Amino acid sequence: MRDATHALIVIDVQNDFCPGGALAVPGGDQIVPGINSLMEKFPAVILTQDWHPADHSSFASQHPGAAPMDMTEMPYGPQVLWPDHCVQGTKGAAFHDDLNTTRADLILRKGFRRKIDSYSAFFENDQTTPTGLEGYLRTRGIDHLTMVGLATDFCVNFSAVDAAKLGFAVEVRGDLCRAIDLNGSLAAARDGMAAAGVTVT
Ligand code: VGL
Ligand code: ZN
Repeated sequence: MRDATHALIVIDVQNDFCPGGALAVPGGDQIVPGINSLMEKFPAVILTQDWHPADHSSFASQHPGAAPMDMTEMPYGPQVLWPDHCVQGTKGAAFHDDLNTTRADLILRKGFRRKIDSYSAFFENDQTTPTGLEGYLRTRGIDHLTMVGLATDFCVNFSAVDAAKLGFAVEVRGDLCRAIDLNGSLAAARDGMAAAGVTVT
């Protein structure tokens, strides 16, 4: 067991990101048993859950003429347009059936504001609206984070880089993540995490 300054952050292990889901990440379900085992080594376990309203602005369906994986400009910058996914209250937004959710101390939902996407568990995509996770961790005295989950190049990447910028020591377990890999996004994410001081193992 790690000491009380360590937390495991499990990012978005939800049905829509697993094979058969609306935004399936190849092999997304393969990481579930390893994540469940790793939970036993951490005194704190936090799960994040992508949780969008049905008319979320990151959905291509909300932009006439757009197709999933197109890019658009939002007031806060460039944004990938996704297939409809992780709609609040749907089976797709639920955690993978085999994920040990019982062990979670906190389930943090993100992406619930229609006009802003939120890849990171710390800040929405405007990079200023906080989710509150930083305060939760700091008030528990946690300053070491291990991150696993989906997808390596989006929500894991943004969460890990933000955490490192906030001063947390961050390790990403690459073997317990899977990537979307859109136009070189995985290589860019690996470079960005390394540059931010994240340890990717
Ligand atoms: C994610 C795209 C859109 C993720 C969430 O969990 O990586 N990616 N929403
Ligand atoms: Zn999303």
